Amino acid sequence: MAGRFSRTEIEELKAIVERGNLTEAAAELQKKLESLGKTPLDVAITGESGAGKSSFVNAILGLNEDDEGAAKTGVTQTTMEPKAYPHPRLPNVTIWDLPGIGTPNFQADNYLNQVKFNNYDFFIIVTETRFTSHHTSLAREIHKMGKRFYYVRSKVDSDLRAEQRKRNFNEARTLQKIREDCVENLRKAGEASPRVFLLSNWELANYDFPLLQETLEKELDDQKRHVLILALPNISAKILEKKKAELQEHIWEVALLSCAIGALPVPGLSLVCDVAILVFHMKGYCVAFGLDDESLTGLAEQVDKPVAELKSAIKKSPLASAITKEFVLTVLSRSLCGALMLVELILNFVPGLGSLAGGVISFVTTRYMLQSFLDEAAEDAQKVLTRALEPRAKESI
Ligand SMILES: Nc1nc2c(ncn2[C@@H]2O[C@H](COP(=O)(O)OP(=O)(O)O)[C@@H](O)[C@H]2O)c(=O)[nH]1
Ligand SMILES: [Mg+2]
Repeated sequence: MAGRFSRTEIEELKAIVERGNLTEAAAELQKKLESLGKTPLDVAITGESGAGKSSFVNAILGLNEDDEGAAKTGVTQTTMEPKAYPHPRLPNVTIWDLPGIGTPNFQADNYLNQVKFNNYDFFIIVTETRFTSHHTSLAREIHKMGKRFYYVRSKVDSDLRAEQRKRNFNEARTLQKIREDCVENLRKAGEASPRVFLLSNWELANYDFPLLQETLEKELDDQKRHVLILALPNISAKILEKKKAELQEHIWEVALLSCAIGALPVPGLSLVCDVAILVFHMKGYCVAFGLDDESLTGLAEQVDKPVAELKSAIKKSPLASAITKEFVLTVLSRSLCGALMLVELILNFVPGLGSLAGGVISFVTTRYMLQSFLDEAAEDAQKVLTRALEPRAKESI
C-alpha cells in the first residue's frame, strides 16, 4: 500500500499545507468534484428507420429490450420528437433516440433544427446497409455547427453469419470488405476521409465498439470523458480496467477534500475521517462496476444465468445497497493498522506536519480506504464478468 503515494502527490500536499491555505484548496477541490458528478452527457443516435438506433441505445445503457426504461426495438418511430433514454443509474447521462432520417425530401438542416442539435455532445450516425448522401449531408450540417459525429455500421454479426456459409469464409476479410464498401459509399457521397465503426448491438465487446469508445474518450474534454467512462456498460475486462483507472485518479482529490473539510471524529475510534464521503464514493464505485442489484439482475438476464450465480462470484465487496455508515465504520476499525502505518510514512516525508496530524490522518485514512475498496470492487467486477461470460455448465440429463 505504502508505495501508492507518488512523490508528486506528496509534493503537492506539502505545497498546499505549507501555503497554509488548506481551506481554499478544499473549496477548489470540492467544486471540481461536484461539477464532475453533475456534468451532463447527451449523446444523439440518428440514422434511418430499422438501422438499429434503438438497439444501440439499449446496448450502450446496458439494458435488455424488455427492461423498464429500455427503448422499443423493431418499431418505426412516427413523430419527429427525439426520445430521451436516461442512464438507469447515472442521472447526468442521457442517450437520445432521434427520429429516423431518409424520407425522400429529407433536409439535414431542417432535421437538425427539429431535433434541437444544440442539446447534444456528439452524434452517432447509424446505418445497417450503406451510407448515402442523407448521411453525409447530415454529417456536414453537424460539422458546420461545431459538433462531432461518428459513422457506425451496425448488424455486422448478421453479415458474418450469412458469409459463414461460404467455403472460404474469413471473418477479418469479410469485415474489411464491409468497411471498404462503407468508405466507398461515403466518398461517393462527398466525404473526403471517412472513418466507419463496424459493430453489433448484440456484441458490444467485439468488432469496432472498443475503438469507438477509445476515439470518443480521446475527443471529449476531461469532464465529459470521465462521465462517459463511468457510463459504459460493463461488458469487457478492458472497460472495467478503464473505470478503475478513472476512479483511481480521483482518490487523491477526495482524500484531500476529506482531510481539509468536514473531518469529524469517528465515535469510538481515535481517528478522524469523514465517513459520509467514504459512503458516497464507495457506493459510486459499486454502481460504476455494476455491483448493485439492478445491474446484476440485468446482466443475469442478458447471459441467461441465475442472478445468484453471478452474485456468488463476488468475494470481497458488498453490493451498493449494503454500503452504509455502519459498514464503513466496521471496515475502518479493521483497517486502522494499515492506515496508521501510512500516516507515519507521510509524516516522515513531510516534516512539520505534526500540528496538522488530524487532517493528515483523515487524508491517509480516506485514501487508504478508497484505494483498498476500489481494488476489491474492481476485482469482484472482473470475477462477475468472467462468471457471466463463461460457458454454462451442461445441464444434467
Ligand atoms: N443481427 C442484428 N440485428 C440487429 C442489430 N441491431 C438491431 N437489430 C435488429 O434490427 C431491427 C431494427 O432495430 P431497431 O433498433 O428497432 O432500429 P431503429 O428503427 O433504427 O430504432 C430489430 O429487429 C433489431 O432486433 C444488430 O446489431 N445485429
Ligand atoms: Mg427505433
